[in-house]
Amino acid sequence: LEIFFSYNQLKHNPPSEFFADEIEPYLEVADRARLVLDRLIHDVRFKVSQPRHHKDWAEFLLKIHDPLYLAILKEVSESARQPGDYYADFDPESLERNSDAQKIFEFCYDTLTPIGYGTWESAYWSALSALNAAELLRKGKRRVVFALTRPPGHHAGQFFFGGYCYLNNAALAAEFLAVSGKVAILDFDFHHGNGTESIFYARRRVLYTSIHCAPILAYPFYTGSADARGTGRGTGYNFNIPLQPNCGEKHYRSALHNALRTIKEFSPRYLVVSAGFDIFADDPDGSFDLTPDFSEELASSIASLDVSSLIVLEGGYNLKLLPQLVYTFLLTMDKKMAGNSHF
Ligand code: SP5
Ligand code: ZN
Repeated sequence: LEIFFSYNQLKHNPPSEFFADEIEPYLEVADRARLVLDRLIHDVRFKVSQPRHHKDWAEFLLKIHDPLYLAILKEVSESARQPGDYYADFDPESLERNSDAQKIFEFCYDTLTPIGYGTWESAYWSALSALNAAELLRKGKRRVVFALTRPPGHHAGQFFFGGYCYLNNAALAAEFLAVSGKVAILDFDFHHGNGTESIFYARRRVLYTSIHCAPILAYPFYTGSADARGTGRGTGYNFNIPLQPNCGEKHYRSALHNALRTIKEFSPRYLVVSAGFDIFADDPDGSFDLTPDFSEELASSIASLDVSSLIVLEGGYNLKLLPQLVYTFLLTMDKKMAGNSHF
């Protein structure tokens, strides 16, 4: 199974985030990617590829994100010269050091998502990992590809960022794949993918389905309700399944089957999975009650769709559990897809 990942993705490493009146250590750490990679490369069934950059990719970002947003993100990020140097709107001192940095926060809707040393580079290479993986999938020689996307992406929209996300990796990949046929996105992160939803809300070629913790009770708090079904030509092509904060396997399974049934009816050429492993018990940023074993069932159910799939990483913050959850999920997907008829 091919994995796309660049070491440039490790550079971004803010010290802290601000939530409910407290400054806390940043959860979306570079070690997430390091530990996952470590778990995967010790198995000969995985092969790590470096994403390649070419100028078409840089332009491709503009299909999803506003040019001014991209330019300011790059500029402010690159104005930070050393590791540990981050700007955040909850940290007035950081903005005194560089008053120009303030302008990026007009695009930010929370206090979780600092900008600084390595932010642009890491976000850019994370997006390229997703795009290179999508390219390989579109060539048709693979049925499953994994993009080890860190920083994650599903909270980033055309004009906004937040929730540890800067560039929407899954949306970029879906946009790329949609050139060849209909694309379904299955977002199983604990948090609703407000960025991805907003990007495809008025479009019918890309179906967005999400299973997440009910928005009145969980971040991002303002999107994710079941009534949000899309708009204009996209009406009926957005499907949210909000769940209770302490949801266990029984309820999760029935939500999953609903989402998969909707995807099947849509009959996509490709599936993009926004894989957030913060749905498992003991995640510091989630509260569902799913055992680690459920990672296998989840993958197996998704693979039963028998649609060529790109897996992109979103959340998952328990560093002790994350590597094994990802490993089990990917191996199960790969085995099951190989067992399906075509190959
Ligand atoms: C991609 C993704 O999963 N983003 C999630 C961002 C939401 N984080 C909410 C932050 C909640 C505060 N942190 C809780 C830590 C408890 N010590
Ligand atoms: Zn999440």
